[in-house]
Amino acid sequence: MKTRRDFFQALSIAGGAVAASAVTKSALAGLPEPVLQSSAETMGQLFDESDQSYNPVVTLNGWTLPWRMTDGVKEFHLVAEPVVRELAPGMEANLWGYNGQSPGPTIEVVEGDRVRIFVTNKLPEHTSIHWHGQRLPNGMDGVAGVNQPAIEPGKTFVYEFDAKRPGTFMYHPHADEMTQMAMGMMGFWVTHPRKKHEWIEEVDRDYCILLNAFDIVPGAATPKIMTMLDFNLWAWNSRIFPGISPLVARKGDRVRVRVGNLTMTNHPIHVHGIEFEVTGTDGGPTRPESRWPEVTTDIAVGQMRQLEFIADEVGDWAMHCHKSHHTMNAMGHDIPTLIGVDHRGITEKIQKLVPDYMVMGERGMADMTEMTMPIPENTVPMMTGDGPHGSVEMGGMFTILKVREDQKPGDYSDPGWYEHPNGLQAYEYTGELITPASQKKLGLSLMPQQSKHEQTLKFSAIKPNRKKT
Ligand SMILES: [Cu+2]
Repeated sequence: MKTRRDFFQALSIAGGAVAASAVTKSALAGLPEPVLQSSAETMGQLFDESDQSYNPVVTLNGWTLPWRMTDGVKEFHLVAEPVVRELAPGMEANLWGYNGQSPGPTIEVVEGDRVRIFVTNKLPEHTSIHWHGQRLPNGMDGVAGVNQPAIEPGKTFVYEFDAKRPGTFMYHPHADEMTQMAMGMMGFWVTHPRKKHEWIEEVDRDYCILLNAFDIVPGAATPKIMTMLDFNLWAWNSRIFPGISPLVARKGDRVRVRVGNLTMTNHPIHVHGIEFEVTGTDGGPTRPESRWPEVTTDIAVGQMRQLEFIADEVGDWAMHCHKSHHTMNAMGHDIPTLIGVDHRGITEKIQKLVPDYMVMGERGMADMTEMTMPIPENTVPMMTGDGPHGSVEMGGMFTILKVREDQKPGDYSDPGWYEHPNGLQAYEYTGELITPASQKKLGLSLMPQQSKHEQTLKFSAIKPNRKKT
């Protein structure tokens, strides 16, 4: 279990330097010491010892930003800066983010809190922060040029407002957005209700996932910023499978998953094994009579959704974006379809010139897992991940919801793989096989069948610049 103490130890902070009552040199100077994080581990909950009214959130592969209390105001310090983020073991990316990470740390407050955020710009260009979804004074909304001048490199701006409504929010730059969001500048914000809210349930586990995307050429480390739609790395909290932590729950837990989308396309998020309801959107909690059960919900660009369910089925349940290209990594793009193409003889000839040459896709793309071909440095295979029964053949926006009878409350550690009770797992049929009558005829299948008969293919051709013959 991650405690507040573990958290600060994980951050390598001298004891109490950022605790609520701490007074440091920089505090006396007026600016809270920035707290930095370099690990891509899931950092667990950040408890507020003075406020037990809420159960803190957990940001997958992320962390919650500690604050300082100054005259009743919660003070945070965000530092916009270049960072190196491990997207998955074996791949690091040169991104821009906040306080050592992309995405930036989650800001977690309570309805009615007075919040003051210092934003220091250590980027090579100007920036600003927009507090996506918040009710606030117009001058705090962060649109550079409209609500404020941009924050020039080396400058610090101060945003201050009341966290007026409970809900799920995001933050991101509103200055050179195309570049700065393509580089990973974004973060999560959660405002808990001050007291019991009739439309907001108390939950046992509360997860935050920010959907983001990058376009990084295999072998490179810096995203292409001009890409509009054809991204090749689909990430949750700037992590790609198999680098995304599992969501864990104890059987019977009420689980909330807050998802925000700052990619350039929509993502139908699908959870196996349970049905959930969307209990909140960008605009706040939904009315209970407006909810319906789903197993997939589409999250459009700029939207936030809160998925809630009772984790009442034990097991390892896949949870992923249902666009199948979003559950694979960069190597899979720009490859022609070769299913059914006969390469016999070609491979050996090419391998005399290019020893590592492999035919890809002749039988499908499952050969594209890590064991079969060399890949460039700093690249994760297109489809990968070792499960207890073989390769998972996934990438990108994929993780696992692990529900266990004995997962301790507050324990977010990975319980390992689920062991299926006897008789409750799919198994191989070993009886006699029969060939369906329809497959005995020729010509019904796209793929040529193993057959003694030669097939004659008829086609007509149109020659360029000639009339049809
Ligand atoms: Cu998707």
